[in-house]
Amino acid sequence: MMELRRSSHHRASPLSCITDRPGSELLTRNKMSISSILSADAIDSAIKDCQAPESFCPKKFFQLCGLSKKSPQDVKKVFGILDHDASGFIEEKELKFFLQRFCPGARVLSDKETKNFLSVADDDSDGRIGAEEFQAMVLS
Ligand SMILES: [Ca+2]
Ligand SMILES: [Ca+2]
Repeated sequence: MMELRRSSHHRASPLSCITDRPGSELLTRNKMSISSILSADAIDSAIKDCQAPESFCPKKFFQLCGLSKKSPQDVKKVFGILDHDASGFIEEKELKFFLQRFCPGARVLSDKETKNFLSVADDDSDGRIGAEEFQAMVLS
């Protein structure tokens, strides 16, 4: 009768594999989605416009999707969605998946497009886009 169960050490919840993932907290916190700010039609036409490889133009995209007409608060919300790891900046790795934040089926940006995007927005040349830089680019 040595069947001593070490129940006190059995604390691992069945959900630990999910909650361990960095960013899962972010997903619950960021319930806001881009489609609640911009119309589906506008997103659609913006994505369609840059479907061809190397045709992405940030300014045109923000105009077509309607973001350039939104309030600074809405633009900030979109920034928060694009800053997927909540670092306070949109880094190159996040920029690459920029279109997919608007539409999961969209393509990724090429390195060239990502670099161009960055050079348009990155006023202080630190290699990433801050909230103010984003706002300035979108609303300019
Ligand atoms: Ca980030
Ligand atoms: Ca910057």
